[in-house]
Amino acid sequence: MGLGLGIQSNEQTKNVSFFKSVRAAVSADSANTVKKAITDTSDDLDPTSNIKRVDERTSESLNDGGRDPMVQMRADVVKYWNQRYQLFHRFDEGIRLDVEGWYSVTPEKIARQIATRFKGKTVVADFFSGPGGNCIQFALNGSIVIGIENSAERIEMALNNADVYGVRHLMEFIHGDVFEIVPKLRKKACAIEAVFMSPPWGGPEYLSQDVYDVSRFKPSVDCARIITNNIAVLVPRNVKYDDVIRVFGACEVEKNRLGNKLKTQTLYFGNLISGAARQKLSSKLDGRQSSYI
Ligand code: MGP
Repeated sequence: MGLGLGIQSNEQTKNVSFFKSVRAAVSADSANTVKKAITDTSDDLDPTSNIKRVDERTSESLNDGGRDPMVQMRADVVKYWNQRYQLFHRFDEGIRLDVEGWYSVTPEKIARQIATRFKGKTVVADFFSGPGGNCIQFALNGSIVIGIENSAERIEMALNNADVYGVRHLMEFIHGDVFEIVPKLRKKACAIEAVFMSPPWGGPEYLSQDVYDVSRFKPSVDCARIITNNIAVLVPRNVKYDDVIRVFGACEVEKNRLGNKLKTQTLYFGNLISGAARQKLSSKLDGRQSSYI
């Protein structure tokens, strides 16, 4: 069961006591709603189980034309299934996703790029951590990760997926609503040095608007600021730079591309801002930065 299994090394033992302190930092009155959602998923590591999950939730299903008899899924998920190795290069080793996970997980190279900004941060929180794509990269980058996620199912998936990448022991998940939990995490007890978030964008329909309203993410960013000013936010590619500056003030905007395709953008605040962008910001030049993957 989760952290209770196979904990042997000193490092892992230290992690367990750290995670205990995280849970202790969440006030007792929320014990019923904020529960540790570590679940043994070892009997569910069939590489096709994620596909079956999608199928189970499907009302309008689409046969994939015989490419794989196991695969029946919604038309809107097929696009992401075709990108599965961009999402997780170890997809075939047992990665699990639900419908929301399919369309919202950060592609692996982008998640890895973002994680490099967190280098040296011992403890990182991932708000709306979903099926764990970003958590995995933070852990591979050397951080301990606290995920906050309101779906127990997706926490199970994240643990399973972290197992695939061999970093499950570096993670703890708190099951519940970010806006209820974060104020209860005492800054000192948790020692969270930076926060990442990929908040809900309203699903794939986000592209139906020419310009996405970035102010929608302000409550989440304000919530993260209870803990730290070192924050990164994954936002849609149709968010406009001028709106970002108007809503959030000075920050760095990184364009995340896969090949030539702009996929997402990441806003960086606090000491996650790169040296080059910081110089531009402090000399009152345009703080716009791009980085290409
Ligand atoms: P996309 O724009 O839906 O796909 O998502 P794609 O393949 O670029 O679309 P195309 O039609 O232009 O070919 C691109 C990436 O944005 C996804 O891989 C996710 O990382 C992220 N993303 C997409 N959606 C719909 C969401 C969302 O609702 N929430 C979050 N947090 N991320 C999302």
